[in-house]
Amino acid sequence: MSKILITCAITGSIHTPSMSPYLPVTADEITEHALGAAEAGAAILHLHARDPATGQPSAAPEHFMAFLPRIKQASDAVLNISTGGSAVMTLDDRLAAPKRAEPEMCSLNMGTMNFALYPAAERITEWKHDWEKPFLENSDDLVFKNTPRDMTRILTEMGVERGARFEFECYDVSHLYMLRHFADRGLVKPPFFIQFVFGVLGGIGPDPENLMHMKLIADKLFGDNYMFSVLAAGRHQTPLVTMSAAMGGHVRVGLEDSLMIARGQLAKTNAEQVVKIRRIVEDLGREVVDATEARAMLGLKGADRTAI
Ligand code: KMH
Ligand code: ZN
Repeated sequence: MSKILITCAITGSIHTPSMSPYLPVTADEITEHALGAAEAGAAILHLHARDPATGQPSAAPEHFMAFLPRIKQASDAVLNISTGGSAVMTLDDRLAAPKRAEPEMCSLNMGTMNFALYPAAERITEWKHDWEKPFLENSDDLVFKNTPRDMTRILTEMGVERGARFEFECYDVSHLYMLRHFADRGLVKPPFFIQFVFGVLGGIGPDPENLMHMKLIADKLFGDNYMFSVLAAGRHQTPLVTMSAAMGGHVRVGLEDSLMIARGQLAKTNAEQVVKIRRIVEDLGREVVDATEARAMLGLKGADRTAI
């Protein structure tokens, strides 16, 4: 109960440059934000790449490799590469960088779903780049495809063949049952690190009752063989993540999930969010673990066994 993992998700593929001038997009910015977050107490860095010229989410291995070795050289933090990428990317695209980097950890999205970003478009009056408006608006007819075949492929190519372990991203109760299915098939081994995701339009809503229920069902399905962490979108980040810490869960913050540091105030760095949640969880009596302890808790292969 006492030890707590802080994950920081640095940039993601949801927010666009017009939403915040502080969203990191270049390799320099992603490196600087990631190192700041690690310094502030994030044991795990969840990473996506962007095209440095436009800020558009990118699956290109060269965009990832422009920052991954720099972060690894300067920090001991666990590097966790997204296999979700962006819902507009093919699975081949989404897997290209993780297969190249062979990281200790990857995300794995546990179901096909709607991933609706279009309400955010209404709040933007000035667009920095041409791609942003259609990217957000067209999400009203976009499927984030994660079929059992896709998940099997990620588990096999990243887990079985490259020794990565997973951040299982569960956006609904049904996704927990999908994870149980893969555990029953022997494709994944405990301890499972399950990220409960709240507040994505298309996934479960950011209600405290939903967190209670997700934990109840996860307890039933996985017993002592799992750890849960919470991320929540936008203004729901701090309340839901704090609730997780109070319930014995772990926490994820970062500009991927929320651009804010307080009501009406943009976060200038990822580190600010880590500092804030660290203060809260320590006040709750939790002990923030470093990357070495995180590796032991999660059963990771070690930074020296990656291709970064
Ligand atoms: N931004 C989160 C809601 C992934 O990278 O695989 C989802 C996410 C997906 O982190
Ligand atoms: Zn992500």
